[in-house]
Amino acid sequence: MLKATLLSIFISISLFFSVSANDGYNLWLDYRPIQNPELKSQFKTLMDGIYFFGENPTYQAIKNELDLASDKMLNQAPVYTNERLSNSKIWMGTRDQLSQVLSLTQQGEISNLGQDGYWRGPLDFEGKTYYAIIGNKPVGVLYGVYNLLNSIQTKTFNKSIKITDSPKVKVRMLNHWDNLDRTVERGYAGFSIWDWHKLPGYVDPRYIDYARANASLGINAVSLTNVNANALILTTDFMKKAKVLADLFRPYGIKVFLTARFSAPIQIGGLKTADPLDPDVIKFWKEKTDEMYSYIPDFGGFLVKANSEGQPGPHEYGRNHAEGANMLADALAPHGGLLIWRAFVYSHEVDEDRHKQANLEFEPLDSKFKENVIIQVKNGAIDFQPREPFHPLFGAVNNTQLGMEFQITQEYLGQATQLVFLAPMWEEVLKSKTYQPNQNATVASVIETPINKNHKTLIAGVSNIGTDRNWTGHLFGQANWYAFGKLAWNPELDSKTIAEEWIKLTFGDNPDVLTKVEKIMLESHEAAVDYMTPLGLHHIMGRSHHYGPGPWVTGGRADWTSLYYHRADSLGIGFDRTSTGSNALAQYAPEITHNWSDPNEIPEKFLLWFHHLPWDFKLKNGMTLWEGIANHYDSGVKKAREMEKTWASLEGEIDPERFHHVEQLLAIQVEEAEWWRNSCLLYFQSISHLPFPNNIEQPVGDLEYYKSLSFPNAPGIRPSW
Ligand code: GCW
Repeated sequence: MLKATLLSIFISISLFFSVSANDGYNLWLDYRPIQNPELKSQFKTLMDGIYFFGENPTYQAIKNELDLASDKMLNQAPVYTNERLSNSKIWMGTRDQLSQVLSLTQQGEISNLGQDGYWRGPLDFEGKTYYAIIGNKPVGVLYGVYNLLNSIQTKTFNKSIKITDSPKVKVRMLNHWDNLDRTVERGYAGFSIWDWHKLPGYVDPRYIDYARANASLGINAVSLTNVNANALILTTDFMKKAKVLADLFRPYGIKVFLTARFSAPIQIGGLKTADPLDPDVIKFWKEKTDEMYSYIPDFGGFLVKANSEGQPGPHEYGRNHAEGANMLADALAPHGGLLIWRAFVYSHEVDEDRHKQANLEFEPLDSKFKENVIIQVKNGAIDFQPREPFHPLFGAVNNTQLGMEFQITQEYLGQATQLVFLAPMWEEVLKSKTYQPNQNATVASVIETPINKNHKTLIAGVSNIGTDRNWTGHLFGQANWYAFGKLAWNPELDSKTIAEEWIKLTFGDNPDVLTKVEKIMLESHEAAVDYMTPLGLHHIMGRSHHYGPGPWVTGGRADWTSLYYHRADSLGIGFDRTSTGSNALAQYAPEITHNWSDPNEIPEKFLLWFHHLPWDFKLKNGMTLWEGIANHYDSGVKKAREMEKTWASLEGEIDPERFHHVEQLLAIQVEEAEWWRNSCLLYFQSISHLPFPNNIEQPVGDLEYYKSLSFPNAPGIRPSW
C-alpha cells in the first residue's frame, strides 16, 4: 500500500516536472497551447478538415507534424478527410495535383516559385473558400506547412492573406565536423548525434527531430562527417549506415552528403596513388560513387578539404585543385551529384600572408571547374574570427560558382559558454559590397547568382549540434542554428527580424521578454568583438583549443601564432596588408582597395586587420589607438555585465529551468570577458609600455598567471593538434 502511494506520488511528481520543465529539447517547435481565442478558433477550423491531393512520404511527414502541433496547441487530433468538397477546410498538394482547381494565373504564379517554394492562402473554388498550401513539389508543401505553424506560434497568421515564398539559394546545408568515433571537432554540445556504431540496426528517434528542425528552416542538405575526413566512411559498411539516415531524411527534403578523403584510393582502395589523373584512381572513385548511389539514389555528393592543414590533395601529385575536384565531379555527374571543394587552403610552407592564399590558388583556375563543382569559401580569409572583412574571393572570380561557409559552432566566439548571436555578423558579411562583377554586387548577390542555369548555389554552416539535451549546449546556440537556416533561405533577411521570430517561438510573446532578449541578442556580437578582438585584431586566442585569450601565443608554425597576426611592438600594432605590407588588400575591388588603404578612411572595425599603426595614431573619436583599444576591451566587459543584468530582470518571466541555465552561463561569460580584457590589455601594455587610460576600469591580475592557464581537456579539440 505504502509502496503504491509512493509510486503514485513519484509518478505525479515526474509528470508535473515533465509538463512544467523546459529543457530546450523542442527547439523552436515547442507548439505551446494557443491562448488567444480568435487564433485558436481559426487554427481549430483548419485542423478540422485536412485534405491532401495525393499520397507520398513527405505528406506523411506533414501529417506527423500536424498531429503533434494540433495535439499540443489545441489539445485535439487533427481531422483528415477524403471528402474534398464537402468536409475539407484546408487543401494541400502540388501545383500539378491541384491543377483542376487552380486558375491559369495561379498556376503560373506558383510555377515561378521553383521546386522549393510554396503558396499559401485562401482559394476560391465553386463558390466556397478553402485554405490552401501548394508547392511545385511536396517539399514545398512541407515548407508551407512549417511556415503556417510558425505564423500560428508567432500570432501573425491571417487567413485572408496570400503568402508566397521561395528560397534564394538552392543548397542550404549543414556541415557536421563529426568524427566516426562520435567526437566532434569544434563541437561544444556533447558528442555527435550520429551513432555510427549502432547504425544501421538502431535508429535513434532524435534523427527525426533533427530532420524536422532543419526542414522547418528550409535546410535541405547535410554533410554528416568531418572535413578532416576518415576514408572509412566510404566503405560498404558505412554506406549502409548512411543509407538509414538518408532514408529518414528524404521525406523532409534533406539530402545526405559525405566528406571524401582525397587519399581514400590508397587507404581503402589498395592503390599506391591518389593522383587524380591516374586511370585506376579515376576508376576507384567512379566505382565508389556508383556504389554510394546504389544505396542512396539521391545522394547529394562529396564535400572535400584538400591540401589544407595537412589534408591530402592533388598537390601531392603536381595537380591543381581543378584537376582534383573535376575528377570527383566526373564520377558524380552521371548521378546528378555535386562536388563541393573548400577554398580554406593554406600550404605546408608558411606564406608571407595566409590571407592571400585562397585567391592565389583559385583565381588562376577561374572557369576551369566542371558545372557540378561548387567552391565553398569561408566568410573571411583567415578563419571564422569574431569579426572578419568578407573573403576577397567573393568578387574576384567570374566563372567559378562560389558557395558560402559560415560557422555556426562558436569556435572563436565563446564556444558554448557564451551567448553570442551570430546573425548580425553574417548579415554584415552578406550585405558587404564586393563591387565585382558589377557595381551593385554584394556577397549575398554573388552567392545567389548561378554562373549558368546548370550551376547550383550554396550556403553551408558548420553545425553546433550535439547530444546535449538542448542540442547546442547553450540555449542561445539554438538561435544561431535558426538564424543560419533563415539566412540560407534568404540571405537578404535582417538579424532583428530573425531574432524576434526566434524569441517568440522560444519564449512566447511576453513583450518584456521580447524587448529585453532582443536587446541582449542584437548587442551580443559587438560586445564579444569588443572584449576579444576590437578594431580589427584577430587570431589572438588560446592555442589549439581556441578557448579564451592567447595574444602571447608564439613558437611553432608562424601563422598559427598570435604574434604573426597582431604584430605588436614598442612602436605600434596591426598587420600591414596594404601595398607597403603584404598587399592582400589588392585582392579586393579597386573601390575597396582605395578606401581601405587609408587608415583614416577604412571602417575602424577593420583598422588593425589591414594597417600597422603607431600606438598614438588618432582615432575618429580623438582617442589614441592605445586608448581606443583599452576602451573597446573595457566597454565589451561592461556590455557583457549589462547582458547579465538584463537577463536577471527576467526572473519569473521565463521558466526556471531555462532561466537558470542562461543565468549561470552569462555569469561565466562575464568572467570570460574580464579574463579577455585583463589578459589582452596587460599583454599589450607589456609591449606598448603605456599607462591605461583613467576612464576605464583598471585591468587586474598577473600576466604570467594568465599565460600559465592551460586547458588540456577543453572540448572540441582536434585529436592531432
Ligand atoms: O577553424 C579551423 C579549425 C579546424 C578546422 C579548420 C577547417 C576542420 O580550427 O578545426 O578543421 O578550420 O575549417 O578546415
